[in-house]
Amino acid sequence: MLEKKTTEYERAVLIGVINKDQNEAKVTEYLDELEFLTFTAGGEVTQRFTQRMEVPNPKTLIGSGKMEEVEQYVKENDIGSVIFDDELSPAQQRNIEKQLRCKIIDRTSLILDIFAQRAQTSYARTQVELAQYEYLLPRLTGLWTHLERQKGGIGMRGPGETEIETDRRIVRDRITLLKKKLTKIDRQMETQRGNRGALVRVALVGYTNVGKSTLMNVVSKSEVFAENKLFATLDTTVRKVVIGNLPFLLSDTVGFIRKLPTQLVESFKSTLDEVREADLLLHVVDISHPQFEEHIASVNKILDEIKSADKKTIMVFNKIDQYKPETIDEDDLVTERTAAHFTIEDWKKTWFSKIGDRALFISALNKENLDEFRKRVYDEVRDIHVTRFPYNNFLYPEHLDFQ
Ligand SMILES: Nc1nc2c(ncn2[C@@H]2O[C@H](COP(=O)(O)OP(=O)(O)OP(=O)(O)O)[C@@H](O)[C@H]2O)c(=O)[nH]1
Ligand SMILES: [Mg+2]
Repeated sequence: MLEKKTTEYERAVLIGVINKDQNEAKVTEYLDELEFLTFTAGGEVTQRFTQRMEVPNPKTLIGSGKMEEVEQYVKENDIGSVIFDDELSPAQQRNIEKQLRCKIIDRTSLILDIFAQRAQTSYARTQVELAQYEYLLPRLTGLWTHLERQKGGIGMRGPGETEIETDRRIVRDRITLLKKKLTKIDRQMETQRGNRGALVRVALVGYTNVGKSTLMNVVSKSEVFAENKLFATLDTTVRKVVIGNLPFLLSDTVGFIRKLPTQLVESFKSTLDEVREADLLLHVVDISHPQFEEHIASVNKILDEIKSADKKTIMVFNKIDQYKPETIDEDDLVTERTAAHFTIEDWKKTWFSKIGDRALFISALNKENLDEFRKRVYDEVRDIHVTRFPYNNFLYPEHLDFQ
């Protein structure tokens, strides 16, 4: 998966904690994702450390013995960043930094970093900057203690405190300014959305890297940036699409991820409005990913947070070309058959019985089953159209050529 290894990549180690909420297998999955995030941010993971512990160490999250092990490794292997899957408190971050003497990053700050790197437009940059300052503000206290120790405490407390207060004020002022700027842009965007007229609005949603932009491109013949890294898309693209003479708007937006930092959900309000105001959601899923069911749950959680969980939704299971079930030997009577052994046909049965024809199985890359996709979307959009304009005389074609 992480094929590229060049010297420009910063060397990093990952740290995960095994406890009653997350067993070893889960932590491995989480660290796989964290490694992909690290790769997206420009890092190369050279080692993973995990520790089994029921109660996290309040000082350094992991235990002191494990910390020494990591310290040794960091020293000997020219490590630039130590990345934790779990969120660190400001104090933990400070303590760990002091001991390891390299950059200490948690999942939230890693995601924020990728967003910052990826933001193309001034609008996306403003949203990310706001989220970063919101993340930084409670952590400024930590910097102060750090400063105090460096400067030797006595006599420095006054100026130190002033310094941190000044820093805080600067950050708060910046937050206020960014919020104002965003409110202004939000209003402009709202007007823009209002000007789009009464067309039915369809939004692509889903976990990051599932193929939303690829699908957008094949359906609308546009060229939205798609690549095999996380968060390729940050801005929303809206395209007018016509299927069987019926025009509607299709939007492609930022992908979701497990534990998407709340600061980001809040500051990406306007980007997510596109989802909130959509008439129909196309929830795209990468069925070839071993954790796709968890991805669905994470996406549904975020949809719930932005009050869009009850929207009309079609589940679009993508990447069927890449799906490979685990196989069991006929003679193997021990291995239990699990969801990992399901064929695409099994998955179809499961989902059709759950949500009927609101489930679709496609490959956006190989253009498999796209006719069926177009037909389903057409039917849904037409239904919405008919309800909205009961008296219009639009002629819905009986027989469609979806090519
Ligand atoms: N094998 C296979 N790969 C696909 C398919 N659809 C998309 N991909 C690949 O999956 C990767 C991610 O695709 P994108 O379209 O960028 O995914 P996205 O959901 O827009 O991702 P973000 O914008 O990062 O949230 C790219 O490398 C695509 O080429 C598919 O049907 N089959
Ligand atoms: Mg995309």
